[in-house]
Amino acid sequence: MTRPILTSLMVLWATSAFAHSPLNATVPANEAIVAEVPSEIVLGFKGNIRLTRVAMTHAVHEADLDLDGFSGFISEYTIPMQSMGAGTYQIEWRGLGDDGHPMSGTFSFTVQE
Ligand SMILES: [Cu+2]
Repeated sequence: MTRPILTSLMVLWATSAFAHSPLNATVPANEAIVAEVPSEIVLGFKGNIRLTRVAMTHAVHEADLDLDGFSGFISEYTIPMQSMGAGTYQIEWRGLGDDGHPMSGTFSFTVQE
């Protein structure tokens, strides 16, 4: 009786851990300070995901990054960036995991003056 319950708890834990922290790494890294606005950003995920929206916020401006070049479920996205000069860029992403779970998150980086 104990064992099946423990197993299902572990599965739940693994699922929610994935849902809460699905990003493996980004370029630039979260909270990085870089000298120039990158021409593209990279979002690497721990599993396959279909991104539905990536929004970039810089000061009071917000713009959606272009996801037209992507299709299906993949684990790494290299997305062209728009330069808005120095300052902090907040990247907010939304997508669907390949298990159908909606996922979202944010990261940010700062371009020096
Ligand atoms: Cu701006």
